[in-house]
Amino acid sequence: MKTAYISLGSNVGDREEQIAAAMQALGARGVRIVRQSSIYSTEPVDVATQSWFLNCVLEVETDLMPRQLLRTFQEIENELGRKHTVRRGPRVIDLDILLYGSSVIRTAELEVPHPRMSQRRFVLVPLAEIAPALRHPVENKSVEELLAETEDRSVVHRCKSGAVGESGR
Ligand code: PH2
Ligand code: MG
Ligand code: MG
Repeated sequence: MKTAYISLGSNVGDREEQIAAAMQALGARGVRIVRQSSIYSTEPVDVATQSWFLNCVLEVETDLMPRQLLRTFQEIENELGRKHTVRRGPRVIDLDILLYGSSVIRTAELEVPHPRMSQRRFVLVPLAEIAPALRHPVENKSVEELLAETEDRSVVHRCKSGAVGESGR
């Protein structure tokens, strides 16, 4: 069993429902959810002219190897109706591996730790909620330190349970 941290995001359709459906699908495929952050309403980064996201982070345990985990994520994304159109643009659901144990993987198809996680408050804020002392195996800093040092200034609001408005706009 390995511990991994994964990021979920959605900015099209019923975002909360799709995140819930993705979590169910993970459980059904041998990815056990150990901890789950709150859901956050987040300002879009990279492609700024798209709707706000809901994002959260999960700590999971799994026997799947990183590439199998990636395949599983792609299956779930397809099942939930994701269409690959604009790179880093709008999506029904996006599942990304942030960290997989302390593994460092740099291949064309998969990069772990996620190459942009330290520049994304929508990842670091929920990750700091569930694992502040977790260390990044390449940067050798804790999540808390990465969050304190990131240059990203995008807005990330914790949603009250169930209430998923976009009060930051
Ligand atoms: N995902 C992206 C690009 N931009 N912005 C936010 N707020 N949340 C995301 O999940 C996100 C994004 C590409 O994966
Ligand atoms: Mg992503
Ligand atoms: Mg992705």
